[in-house]
Amino acid sequence: MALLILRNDEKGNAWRQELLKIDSSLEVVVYPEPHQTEAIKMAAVWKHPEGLLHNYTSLLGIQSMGAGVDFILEDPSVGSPQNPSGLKRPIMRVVDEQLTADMAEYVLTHCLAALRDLQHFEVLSSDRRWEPQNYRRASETTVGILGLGTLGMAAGEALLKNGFQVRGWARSPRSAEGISVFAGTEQLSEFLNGCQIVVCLLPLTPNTRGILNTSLFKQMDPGTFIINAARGGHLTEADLIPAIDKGLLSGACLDVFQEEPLPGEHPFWEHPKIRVTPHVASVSDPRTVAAQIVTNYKNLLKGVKPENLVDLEKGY
Ligand code: NDP
Ligand code: OXD
Repeated sequence: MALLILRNDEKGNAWRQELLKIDSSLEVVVYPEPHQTEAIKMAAVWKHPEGLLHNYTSLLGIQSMGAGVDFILEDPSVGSPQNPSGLKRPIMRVVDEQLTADMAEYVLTHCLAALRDLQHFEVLSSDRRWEPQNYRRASETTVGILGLGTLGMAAGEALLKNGFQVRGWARSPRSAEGISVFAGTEQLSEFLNGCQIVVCLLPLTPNTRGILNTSLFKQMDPGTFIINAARGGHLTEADLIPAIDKGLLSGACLDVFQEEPLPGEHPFWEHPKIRVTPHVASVSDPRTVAAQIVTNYKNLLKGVKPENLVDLEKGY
């Protein structure tokens, strides 16, 4: 009986160490170490190679090692309503206080940077140009958050504490103290109208793929700044530079891309109004996340419902 770690990077051993600190009796295999596929009861995965999981027919569940599960549901070997022939198993995701706090900090940092036009001053200062300009205050700025879930709510609360006006957009209506909430596609235009900054913290699903596109930019107030810290698939990349160059948008801060690492020749690197960060908005830390993975593994073995289960119908 073993737990398999299946990742696209070199962090597998560090994760194993943290899992073993929680329970040293666990058998943890880091792919591609030799192992019996039928012994694997749970796979903890991060951007794993597609098509492998259906070899693991004894799996009781699949644990994402991050908050997002899009890469799991896109794997043809994993079953979902869109892919009924794949291996259908419970899928769990990470919900972690540190991950949430880190994302809130990233969003706040880049909203403040956008207010103070830091990117513009960095460009000017590299040319030694002293060109003061007016600035906007947080209290005069409305930030709209697409996706008012775990991360979106925390980002909204951090922005509120720092004096911003905050709106959120979700699938279902709700009330949130200090935040105006809009729900569903029918309220999307109303949500966008009056925002100076729009932050994407949606999960990537068939309904949200490509949502940051020319048609959405046209519904925003001219000169809106966008921050995408969710997934590269949310942005229709070809639409961004024309929207900035035409003044529909004042700029963008992007943490995630269709192709990661962002290829060296990609035009986003060079654009003076686009800030690129390398998928670092918020990174799962094994020291805080390992415990929930061990709990989920043990729950699956006992036949108990695991934590942070993904709704396969909704895709997040
Ligand atoms: P949650 O599932 O907690 O929240 C998702 C939110 O999006 C919910 O409010 C949900 O609405 C809303 N939503 C989903 N689909 C739609 C839709 N079609 N229309 C309107 N609203 C919709 O996710 P998290 O907050 O934990 O994470 C969000 C994403 O952030 C992850 O999926 C991941 O891709 C990304 N991420 C990026 C990181 C980075 O470093 N760049 C780090 C961590 C996560 P409702 O509440 O009504 O269900
Ligand atoms: C996540 C991420 O989904 O790091 O957790 O992107």
